Amino acid sequence: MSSILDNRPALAKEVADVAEVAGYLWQKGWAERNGGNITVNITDSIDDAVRSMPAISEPKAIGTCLPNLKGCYFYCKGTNKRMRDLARWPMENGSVIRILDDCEHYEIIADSPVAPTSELPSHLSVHNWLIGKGSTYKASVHTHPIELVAMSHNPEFLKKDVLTNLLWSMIPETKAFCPRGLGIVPYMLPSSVELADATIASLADNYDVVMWEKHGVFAVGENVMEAFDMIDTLTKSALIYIDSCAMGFKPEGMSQEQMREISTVFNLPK
Ligand code: 2HA
Ligand code: ZN
Repeated sequence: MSSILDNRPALAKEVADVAEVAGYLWQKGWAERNGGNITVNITDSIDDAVRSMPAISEPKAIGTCLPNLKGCYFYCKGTNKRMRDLARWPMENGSVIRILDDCEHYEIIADSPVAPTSELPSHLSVHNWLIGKGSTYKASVHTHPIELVAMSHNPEFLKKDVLTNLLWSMIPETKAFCPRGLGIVPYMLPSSVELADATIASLADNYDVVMWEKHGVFAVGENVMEAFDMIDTLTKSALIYIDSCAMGFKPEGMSQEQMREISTVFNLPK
């Protein structure tokens, strides 16, 4: 069977990167069953032949109007599809969609009519917001990292930047590679418009990764690898904290002075 990826190396690389990350999410135990979703704005890799490809689905309502997405293309994980399957067969467990000119509907164009993720409204709202603020970020990743979700069950950790500072202080890399920290979004119904709006509000508060309380995290980045790396780095810190507690002591953490030094040397935003 022919694929939209045939003879399109840039597009094939984008999708291969999503598949690689999907495999990591499964291996890490962050993607039980159909848990998590990934969307990537692939508009820059789209040529005229793709632009004239016919739809293979009816136009479907996004549920909201997203004016900055007019004519954009996305690779989206499929709803009810498993990350572990997507890792091996990305075009059977995800699809390419086109946003229609009314900015309220999309259609699937390739390879087969796999319906996109249940979190599509929140993912697309975030992409619309990113474009609106002139961001070059193209990827968003939602997953269920065990240790970070566990930490979100402690109300103390949900106060603004308590977890950011604790995770930054476990190992210098965390502040260097996740320099905006971890935003917190209180528990809300999965897939809801309220959750999408609260996620954007937290990203707008200058975070690249936000915690959905008692559910998971949502990360944005230049590409899918970068979004994954930030979640992975924060999780590494969470594991160091938890291992210390398991050994019977609260980890001391790097000092505020040591963390300021990291910011100066790495020229970090916070
Ligand atoms: O797609 O993780 O939050 C499955 C989910 C929804
Ligand atoms: Zn989820």
